[in-house]
Amino acid sequence: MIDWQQVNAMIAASDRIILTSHENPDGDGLGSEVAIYHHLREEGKDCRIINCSDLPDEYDFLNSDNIIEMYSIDKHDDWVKDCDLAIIFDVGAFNRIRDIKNAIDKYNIKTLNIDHHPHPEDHPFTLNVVDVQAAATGVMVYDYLKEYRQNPLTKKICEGIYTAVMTDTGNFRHSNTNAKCHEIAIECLKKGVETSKIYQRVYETKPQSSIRLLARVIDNVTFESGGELAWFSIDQKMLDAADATSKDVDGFTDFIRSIKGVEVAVMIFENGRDVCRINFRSKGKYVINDVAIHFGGGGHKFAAGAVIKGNKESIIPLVVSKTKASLEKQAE
Ligand SMILES: [Mn+2]
Repeated sequence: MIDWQQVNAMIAASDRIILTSHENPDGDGLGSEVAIYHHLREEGKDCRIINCSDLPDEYDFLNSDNIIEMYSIDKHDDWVKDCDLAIIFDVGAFNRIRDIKNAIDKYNIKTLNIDHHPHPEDHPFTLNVVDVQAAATGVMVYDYLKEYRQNPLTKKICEGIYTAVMTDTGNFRHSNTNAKCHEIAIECLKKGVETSKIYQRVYETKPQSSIRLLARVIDNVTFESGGELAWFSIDQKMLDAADATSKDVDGFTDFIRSIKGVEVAVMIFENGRDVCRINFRSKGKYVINDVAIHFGGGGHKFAAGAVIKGNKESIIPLVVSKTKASLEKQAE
């Protein structure tokens, strides 16, 4: 159980607060920011949501009030320099807020990390609040608001929280889904959140380029370890052939994991010159973040990732053999 008292004291003592999340933000980071934003504004705080990446199209429903901004020194430093506090959501690793970390360091802004990714003890945050049991950072935001917010949750706050929980549980399908996720969903429904609309906005707006790319991926899946491991790779040539971009690969690893008999899916994505992004997804029989950590990455037990230097020809054998070895060891 998290003691939210310290968090509340830190927020109460701050007047100007920047809210941020990791690069290429997802529904959890964005929904958490939006929920806290509406709460803090009601409390009279001078707060802004400023991220280091642009808002993905599928989340623009969270931005009907134009509250989500993308960081630029020219546009923001005048305001940022007098911030008392930066609240960082769902970050995984501090450097994933990119340039905003430089601003935080430069202006000596206190940091409050709210996250469900594991963070080592020697973390750099002023206050580190981590609950690895939480299905989403949005669940932690919910816990805080339930304990310290005077008024009932508003529809806008609930839209943020619902988006966070829905996306981090893969729409209440993944193994992290628990009773609490559904209890939160009930409360959000009662507050008027249009859950089917949010589902459609997030999951049923795939560009055609993404589907063209997926067709090529499906053609090239390799099954190993008796079919329990399925891996695939993507490179620039495949992107070009599908007229796709790196954003179009979102969700591919989850999709390949959905194949019967597959326990672990791995994507090796040669994203630029000599850099591969690796995604690991497990159905729950095998832990896969140890492999991600081995390659300098991290994440949750059943959903993890890493970025490795090298081209895909050199990376594939390393990643595949390490994953196979890990599966074998766990099967013993
Ligand atoms: Mn998350």
